Amino acid sequence: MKVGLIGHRSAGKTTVFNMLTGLQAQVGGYGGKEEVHLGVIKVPDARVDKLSQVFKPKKTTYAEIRFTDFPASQNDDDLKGNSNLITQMREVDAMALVLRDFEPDADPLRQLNDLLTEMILADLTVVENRRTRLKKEKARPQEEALLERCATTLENEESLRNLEFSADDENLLSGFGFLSRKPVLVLFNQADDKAGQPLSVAYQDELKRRGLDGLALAGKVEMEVAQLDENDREGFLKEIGIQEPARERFIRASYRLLDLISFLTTGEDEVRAWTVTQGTIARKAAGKIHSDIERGFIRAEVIAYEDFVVLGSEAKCKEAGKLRLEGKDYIVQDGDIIHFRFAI
Ligand SMILES: Nc1nc2c(ncn2[C@@H]2O[C@H](COP(=O)(O)OP(=O)(O)OP(=O)(O)O)[C@@H](O)[C@H]2O)c(=O)[nH]1
Ligand SMILES: [Mg+2]
Repeated sequence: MKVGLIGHRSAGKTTVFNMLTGLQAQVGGYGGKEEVHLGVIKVPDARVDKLSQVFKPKKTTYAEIRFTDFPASQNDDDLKGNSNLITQMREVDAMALVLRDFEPDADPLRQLNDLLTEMILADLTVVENRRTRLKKEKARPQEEALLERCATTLENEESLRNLEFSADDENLLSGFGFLSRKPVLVLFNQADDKAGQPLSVAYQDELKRRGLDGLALAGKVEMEVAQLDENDREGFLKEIGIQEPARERFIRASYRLLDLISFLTTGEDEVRAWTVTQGTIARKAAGKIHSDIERGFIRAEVIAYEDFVVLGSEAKCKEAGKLRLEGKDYIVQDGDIIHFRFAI
């Protein structure tokens, strides 16, 4: 999964990036260097830990989230001014909007409105360009009608996220990478003395009104926590009154937001978590591992993680009738331990 960190200049994007990844990218501005930071984190998963203890594999692989820390665009608060950045933003699965909220007069809700509006305008430009081209071709009435509907919404300064689309329309839209359709997690980057506090009611109300999900975090101190030695972390968190690091809350919120679940594969070589969206069928899930397994899919042998933990081994699960044989259309569940059978 790819997540982009987006926000105004000095909102704390790089600080949050460091907090999430434990890396030490330079905060306090690029000094003219408009570069993108990339980082990867492993998604902590107690199930993977447990299975790894049981199977003692050569390799243990957690699910991953890839972060891109975008620079603020050249024209300061204006996304439209930087088409290269927008092209990269179209490639992320979800966006974390970082709002500066560590000063009394920061006005994060205005920043939120600005960012959403900028994305709407960027999408409107794409829609209008495409419509102009289609008008000349006069060959794709369905796409024309669809884009007209999108244009109307965008012109009203509303995000495409708020619209429902048929499966056909989804197909037509998928290539555009519209920013205002991407799932958004709003991060209120607050001052150190607010560490550990929940989102204020006013912010919650505003997010609800917009149909968005959000978190409050104290980016700067949480960044310092993330950069600490693992052994020192827990004590420090207690000291400043943080029950759960924002990183963990962020990961959970992202999974919820994107409707993600993990299935697991086990063996002597590797124990691994794989991330798919809720509702993914077994054959598609197999394709996550390798396209050959998807193509040559025969069946999936499935044990629920909970059963495995209780019974302790695959053999015991089989004996107890807890190993299920599932076909290609089986809908994969969170925590399924799967062996795919395939032929090529
Ligand atoms: N007090 C406080 N300061 C913060 C916090 N987050 C960021 N800062 C400070 O704000 C400044 C900008 O932080 P960055 O993380 O570099 O912000 P950015 O959004 O990456 O900035 P650009 O990449 O230049 O757009 C730095 O001096 C940070 O130390 C915070 O939560 N609390
Ligand atoms: Mg930065």
